Amino acid sequence: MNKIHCLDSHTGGEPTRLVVGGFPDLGGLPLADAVRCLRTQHDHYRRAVVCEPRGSDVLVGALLLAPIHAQSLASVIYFNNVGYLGMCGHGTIGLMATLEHLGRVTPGSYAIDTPVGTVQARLHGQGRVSVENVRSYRHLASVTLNVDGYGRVVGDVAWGGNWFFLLDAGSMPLTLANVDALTRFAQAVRQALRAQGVTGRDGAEIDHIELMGPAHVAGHDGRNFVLCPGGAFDRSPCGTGTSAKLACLAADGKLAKDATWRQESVIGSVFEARFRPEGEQIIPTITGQAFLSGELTLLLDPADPLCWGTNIEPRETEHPLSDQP
Ligand code: PYC
Repeated sequence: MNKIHCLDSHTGGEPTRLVVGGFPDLGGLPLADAVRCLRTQHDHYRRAVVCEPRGSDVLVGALLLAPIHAQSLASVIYFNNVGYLGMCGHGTIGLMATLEHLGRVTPGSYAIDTPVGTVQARLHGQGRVSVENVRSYRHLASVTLNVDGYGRVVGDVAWGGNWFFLLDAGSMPLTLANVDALTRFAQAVRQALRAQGVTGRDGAEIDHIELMGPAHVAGHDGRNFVLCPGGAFDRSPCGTGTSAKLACLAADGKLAKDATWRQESVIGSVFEARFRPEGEQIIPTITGQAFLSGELTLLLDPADPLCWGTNIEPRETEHPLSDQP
């Protein structure tokens, strides 16, 4: 029986399952090639880890690999119920908290290689981590979409390690009681992006939708609802989504460099964020805390007809990870 060794954590309620052993050897391939190899040859391992019956639509997997760059601590490939992510902010906080739990790191700053670039993760201790993300930028401003059943909406396209369409939630409350309606709306927005051919750079699929509204707590700056590629919503404020938001705020001159932006998620968890300019783009830093929730060995029984995950159709189909600047 094959075994996959994992550690579970959550960052602001959003779970990360870090795979530390039991995956096929990817032979130190460059990360874009490693993702391609996983997708084309070993995708059943992704499904076994994050899909039912062992996982759920909400779970983000993180495959821990040897570093690509000599000065880095490790590499990581993030994945979910429908495919592979470019970067993951809550996941990188979870990764560092898990390595701290394992005694592999002490407070300090570490480079982590991801398929879309190297990020810098500063462990403060007790699972609190600041992630200096990849360069982020607004790609398109004030895009008008006709959304089936909802009418005209206007939003921005931005890169924060994944592609986001960001728009105001308007009169829709960003509350847990309203997540079904928010999900339906965000899915309709994503369909409209596809139907109207609105993409990220080089035709990249915009697979995350971020609805923005006012914060619920005094001293915080905004609240969001983020629809992830596989149909679940992010329980955390979404590190890459917060990076995309900062890129839009910076482009509009609405947030000064090094000023703190406190971003609430739809469940009320909070990331602190700030940026420094890098030419026309920004380098965002996202701070949050992760907690360990499990040390587990997944059993892959060849006699189990659902060994590699159930064949429940994902709610949205995956589109290939594009090569990013
Ligand atoms: O925190 O960047 C993030 C993220 C992406 C998808 C889910 N969480």
